[in-house]
Amino acid sequence: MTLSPDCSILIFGGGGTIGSSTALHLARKGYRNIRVLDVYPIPSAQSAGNDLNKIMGTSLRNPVDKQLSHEANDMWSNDPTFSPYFHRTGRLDCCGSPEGIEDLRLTVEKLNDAGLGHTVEWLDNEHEIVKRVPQLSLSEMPGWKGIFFADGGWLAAAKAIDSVGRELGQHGVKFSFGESGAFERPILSEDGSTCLGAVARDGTQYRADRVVLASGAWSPTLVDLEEQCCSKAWVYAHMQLTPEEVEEYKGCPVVYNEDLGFFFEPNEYGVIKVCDEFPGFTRYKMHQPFGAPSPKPVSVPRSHAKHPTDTYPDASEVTIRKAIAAFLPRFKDKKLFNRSLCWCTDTADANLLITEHPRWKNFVLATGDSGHSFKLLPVIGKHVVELLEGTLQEDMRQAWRWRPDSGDARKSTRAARAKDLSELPGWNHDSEK
Ligand code: FSA
Repeated sequence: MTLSPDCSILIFGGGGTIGSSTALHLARKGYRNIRVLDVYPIPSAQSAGNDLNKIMGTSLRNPVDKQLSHEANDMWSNDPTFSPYFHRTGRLDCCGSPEGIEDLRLTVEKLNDAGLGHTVEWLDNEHEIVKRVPQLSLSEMPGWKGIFFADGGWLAAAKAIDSVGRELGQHGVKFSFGESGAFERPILSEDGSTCLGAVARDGTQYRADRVVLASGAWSPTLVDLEEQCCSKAWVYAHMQLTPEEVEEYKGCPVVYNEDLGFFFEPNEYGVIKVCDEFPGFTRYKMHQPFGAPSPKPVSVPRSHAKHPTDTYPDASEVTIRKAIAAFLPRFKDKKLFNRSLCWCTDTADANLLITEHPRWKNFVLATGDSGHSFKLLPVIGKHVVELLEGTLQEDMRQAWRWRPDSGDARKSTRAARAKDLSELPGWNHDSEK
């Protein structure tokens, strides 16, 4: 059946990045029977996008990423639902290790090949870096090199999803939050070949023409994705600046170092977020997602929204402190708070998984963010809608196809396989498993 504006469409994970964007593009195209479902209201408190800030930048990894970056950049700049949330502070990528410097050079090469070389500035030593970003400290960056992206910056992530939620309300989109918005299983036709709707955790049955599962890191726990997605946690902590310190750091570019991590300028309350960089943490359990014949090891996220006293592993305190010592040495003794895990889901090749389920017609997956998708908030839903309408361009269809044999999602394209939280003490602050 082709899609018409009256078709009913359920979007699970609709309070997060890919789900809310899908609802937005459907609503903007005139679809009138859309229901957004999530465990928490928009912006869902357990979405990776429910965050102070995310990095804004261009990905040139392949033609699809390049096109998406270009489209997203246009909407972050010009669409009133998004533009207030793009903070163009610029972004500095910098590094001191030989491998990191090599990666910076490759980035410049790619930019040159794409005709974008003129948009960045190569910084050949720590003096040039500090001239660009005076908040950094010369003595902590011996031999570092950098690239300055004047067009980059950061996105006020939760606020941007909230803005999408407000627009969805104006379009008359229906919402189900809480247990009645939590995905339990699809309703399948008698022969099991077609999805006719979904059942929520509280037993509510929703009949629908299409079901979209955009549940981010929770997706592989809900339906069997045959190891295509491996959910992993990354970590962050906050620190509080005084008003005088805020004055000095206001407008500071996002500073990213692939060995150490990154930080953002203070928000309106003087809070700086700091992250380390590492291959993520899994949380393997025996678990049986819908469609799997029996329980199997699945990395199951643990929601910070549901477990607000959880922090992060002791090992993360060491690496976050290390990032602070390099980027913000004067704050190395500042108290940290809001230490948290933030869950994303990696595919083996770091491409999204946006495709109809091969066994259940009309059941569509929109997941596999691979830790780099928040910047696509304004635009990714447009392409999910194209998939629903059967007009998705061929290179996207190929990149985002169902591909269980495409490699090891636990390793993905990262420096190493993710460690498991079971080996890492310090993060779990209550007894509930
Ligand atoms: O520009 C970017 O896509 C940064 S993504 C930020 C991050 O924390 C990664 O550093 C991490 O490795 C993971 O992908 C989650 O997102």
